[in-house]
Amino acid sequence: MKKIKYLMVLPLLLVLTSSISAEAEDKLYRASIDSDGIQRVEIVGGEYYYEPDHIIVKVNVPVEFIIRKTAGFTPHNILIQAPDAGIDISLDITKDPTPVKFTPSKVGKYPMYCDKRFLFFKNHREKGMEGILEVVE
Ligand SMILES: [Cu+2]
Repeated sequence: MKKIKYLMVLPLLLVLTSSISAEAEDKLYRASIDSDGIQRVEIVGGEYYYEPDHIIVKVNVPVEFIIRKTAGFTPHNILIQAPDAGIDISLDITKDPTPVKFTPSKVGKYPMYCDKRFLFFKNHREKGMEGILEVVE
């Protein structure tokens, strides 16, 4: 009977460990405040990822994202929609680095993602092109 219980727990353990290792693969970036008082973060979007994909910024301090995409013809965008927190980004990204300014006003974790898709295929978010903007004290 004990052995059966163990067998039931095993798949759960496997799921837990695989989600922990996925977490460890986050490309974390903690923004620092430049001498002009702005937190600048360079972001690159490609197939199908953002680099970095976990960005930590301070609340109530202006942020400037400088966003570009990798070479290639696949269109990408970036969406972070949390207007209550002063964040409302919706931008088609190009190879030219484009600045996006905002000041996050509320601590929290906000999803960022690309919702482009080709015909009826999965959208890029479903293919892994997503990340987290984390606003901290
Ligand atoms: Cu995309």
